[in-house]
Order: sequence, then structure tokens, then C-alpha cells
Amino acid sequence: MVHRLVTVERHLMDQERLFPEATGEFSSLMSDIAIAGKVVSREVNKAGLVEILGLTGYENVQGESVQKLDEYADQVFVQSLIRSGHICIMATEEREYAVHVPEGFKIGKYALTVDPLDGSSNIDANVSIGTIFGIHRKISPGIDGSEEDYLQPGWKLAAAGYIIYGSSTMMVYTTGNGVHAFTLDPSIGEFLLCNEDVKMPVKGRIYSCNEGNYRFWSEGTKKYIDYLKEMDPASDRPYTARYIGSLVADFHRNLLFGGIFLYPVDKKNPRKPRGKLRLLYEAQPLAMIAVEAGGAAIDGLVDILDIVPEELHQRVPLIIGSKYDVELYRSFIKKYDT
Ligand code: P6P
Repeated sequence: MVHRLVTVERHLMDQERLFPEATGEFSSLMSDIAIAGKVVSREVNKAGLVEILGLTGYENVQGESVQKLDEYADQVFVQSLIRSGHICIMATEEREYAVHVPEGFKIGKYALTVDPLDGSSNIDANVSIGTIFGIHRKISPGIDGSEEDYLQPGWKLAAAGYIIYGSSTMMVYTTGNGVHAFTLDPSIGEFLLCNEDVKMPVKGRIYSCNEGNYRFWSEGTKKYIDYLKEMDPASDRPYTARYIGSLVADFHRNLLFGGIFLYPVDKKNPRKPRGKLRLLYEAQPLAMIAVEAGGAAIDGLVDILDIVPEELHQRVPLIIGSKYDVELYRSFIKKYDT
């Protein structure tokens, strides 16, 4: 039996009908993000062939030499979106400063934050990598966008999502009305609905962290990880360790099967007193998705969605996943670290 094929564009339009005041601008912005994701997916899947077939790989419009894949992905998202007429400003992991809409182009009502290709150091090992994005509503006065539009707490996000380039390319998004997943069918170039209203298991059996940092962790984090290695009364066996080292891939697995991902503060990086991961375009969007799917996301004590960002590339400790697991971690931090 052929199931009803629902593209991400169709799904966005159906969602739009739930909001009478919707103008279609938001759906159009999300569709533009999906198109950029398809272009990046094509290049990510071709990357391994650059050496073998002597392909020119990803060339920019001037046909210049091969760029780094994350720079290429950044170019694709910025070029596709900055002139779309839907955004007022764009902040990306690859650029020190936010990108403003060029002169002569319509300035829209959304601020976009993007990590164009997180985990790109894994691409040579053929490990799944991903794009993460967050969409805030413009709040600054005047026409042009400003940092005020993206330095907003995560609970004010209008939408969040990611695209994972793995054994298949998937797009996952939420507008606060459920978490929905789409798989790219390259033969027709469409993201097709595969999981609607995804819910994260309340408790998982998987923990995901870089245990090479163990000696640098706080007392509470160490005791929590040690606890997971004891017999879990709920399953009569210890938790299972799974760490891909690619945030989107580790998060996506936990979203579907339950579990907890941890990148806590570690003392080995005195230059990074707030941990490694970025608040605006990594932690915030994934936190919106986690919470919308029934999970949780904290920096150890504070909910990620409540943190008011102070600057574009601000780092934050990230503990995210099944609600029971994240809250148990928080209880260890309260008990041993405060
Ligand atoms: P580590 C990839 O470089 C990344 O930014 C995330 O995708 C991933 O979760 C993390 O860093 C891995 O960091 O220090 O364990 O290699």
C-alpha cells in the first residue's frame, strides 16, 4: 500500500493552517533551509570521491579550488538564505560576526542561527555529521537586524531543527507543535515525512560522552558516570556507552531510542570555562527539540532554554536527552558540586 507521501514543504503548509495569522513567510524560510540541506547533502555524499575520481568536489561559483566542506556548507546556507527576504540577520559558526542582508534586498522578520556542518572533522572517517539551526523572531526596532534579534533565550525560539547527513539524510524540525522527521529521497529530491510527533523515551539506557575527559570533570559528573556503570535497577544491567563524537548523530540516536548526551565543563580547557559546545547554534536548537519531544536540556543546573545569551559564539556545558536521565544528572550536580 502506498502511504501518503508528505514532503516537508507540504507538512509546513499543513502546520501553517494551525496558525491563522501565519503569512507563509516562515514556511518559505523553512523550505529554503531544506533546499540548502539538499545541496549540502549532495556534496557531503560526494566528498569521499574527491580524491578517488579526481572530482573537483565542491567548487564555489568562481570555480575556485576545493573548499573545506564546512566552509562550503556555510557558503550554501548564507548564499541561499541571506537574500531570501525572510531573515533580518544570520549568525553562523563559521563567521566571527553576524551577516546582514545585502543592500537592495528585502529584510525579513526572522533571525537565523546556523552551525552549517557540525562534526565536519569526522567526514574523512565517513561518520554522520549535521547542520543545526534556530529561528528567532525579530524584536529589534528599525528595519535592519541586530544582535538583539539572535541573543534571545531559547524559550523564545520560533523554530529549531537539524539535518543529519548519515546513511540517509534526514531533516528534523519543530515549531513548538511537535517534533517531525523527514528522510531525503535523492531519487526525487524530496524530504518525505517518516516520523511525526517524535517523542523521546522518558528514560534511556545509553550515555554518550567523551570519557577521555573523566579526570577533568567535576565531582558530581564523575559520580554520575560512575553510577551509570552500576547495575541499573530498571533493567538489571549497567547503561551502555555510545559516543560518536558528532553532536547531531549522538543527539539523533538519543531522540529516537532514549539516553543522555553530556559535554560538561572540563578543567583541561581553562580557556573554555563554559565547556566546548556553543549555546546559540548548537545547544539552544537541540534543547528546543529535546524539550518539545518530552526530554530535557541543562548546563548542569540551569535549563538551556532559560539561558540569555551574551555573545554570538558563547560556549555552554550541554547535558541533553531523556528527562529522567537529565534530571538525575542535575541532582548529582546539586548534591556534589554546589
Ligand atoms: P570531543 C565535533 O567536533 C563537536 O563539535 C561535536 O559535534 C561533538 O559532540 C564534539 O565536538 C566532540 O568533541 O572533544 O569529544 O572530540
